[in-house]
Amino acid sequence: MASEETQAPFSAEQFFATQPPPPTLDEDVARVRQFIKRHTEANQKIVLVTSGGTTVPLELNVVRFLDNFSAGTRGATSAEYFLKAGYAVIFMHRQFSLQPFSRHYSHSTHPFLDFLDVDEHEVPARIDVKSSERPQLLSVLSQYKQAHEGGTLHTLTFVTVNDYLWLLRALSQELYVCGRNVLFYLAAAVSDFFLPRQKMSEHKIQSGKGSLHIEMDQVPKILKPLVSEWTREGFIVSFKLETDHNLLIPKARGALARYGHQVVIGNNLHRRKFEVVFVAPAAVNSGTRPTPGQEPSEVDPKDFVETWLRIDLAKDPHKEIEEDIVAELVRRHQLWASAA
Ligand code: 9Z3
Repeated sequence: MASEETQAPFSAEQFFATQPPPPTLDEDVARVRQFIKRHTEANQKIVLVTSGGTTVPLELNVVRFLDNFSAGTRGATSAEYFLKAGYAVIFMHRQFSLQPFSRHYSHSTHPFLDFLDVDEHEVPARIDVKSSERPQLLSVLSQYKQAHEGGTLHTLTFVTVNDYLWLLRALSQELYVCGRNVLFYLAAAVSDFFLPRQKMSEHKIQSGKGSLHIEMDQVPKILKPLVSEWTREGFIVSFKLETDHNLLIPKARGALARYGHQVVIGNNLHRRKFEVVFVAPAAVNSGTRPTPGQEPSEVDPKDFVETWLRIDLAKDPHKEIEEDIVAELVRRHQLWASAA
């Protein structure tokens, strides 16, 4: 597997100069441009939500790939709360991962065939929604219709880490015109390693040679150009996923010091449904971004503020932590937008 010490990471420029864009990029961008135009003219705040995990294909004719863990729950759920808060939402998600509204009827947790009743005494047979399912369906359906009829939700998909990086760059460049009215909510689980196209085998890797050794390159640290070039005024929230609890805060502080954005939300894989930590540089409260470029070894804990957010699922099993995450971000984004 990848040897981190021997391989210099690709810079973002090298990445985009050598890796091909997804074939639908131009059409995707043209549609997003219309959406952004409509909502900026209406002076509406926009959020870009990224959601789901990226893949790293191992072959050009893909049979095998590496995947990053994410069902898309965080992103899809948050998108609904952003819509409720009055945002126009660009939902950029991994194909087939959970989506706002339809997530309530996921085939694995709540398959739609299970909430229908059939009356076979009638001809033709009558299909009804079970009465126990009606209140939730009515509520989800009315929010879904409101988003679709109001044109406040725009959805687009990625599969590979390459698609993700190209799309994120293109969308953030389009969102430049929004100034401080845009929030980036980067909840997608993005691979740290990838196989450049030039190193990929064309056909399915054969098993005849025994064990498989693949050397991967490091994915460029995309937050750097995102923060310092593509969107200078946007409010940027990234997520940090760890399984070692002790790394959560140091890693989040390190990312903020290095890239100079506004918030890192740290979450532990096993506690993510009921506990997250907001880590922010103290300076953001004054409406300015901190100077980026510090290495984690230079980080002074006093320069950061941590706020834990917890919910009690034993008391309220239907509560979704995304409701509180989004409420807090809407508040912080408002401060940021009005500090301009
Ligand atoms: C997250 O940490 C998300 O909260 C989860 C959500 C992926 C845990 P689910 O979709 O899970 O609800 O099942 N996303 C960011 C993960 C990530 O790749 N972060 C990078 C890192 O930790 C930085 S961008 O290094």
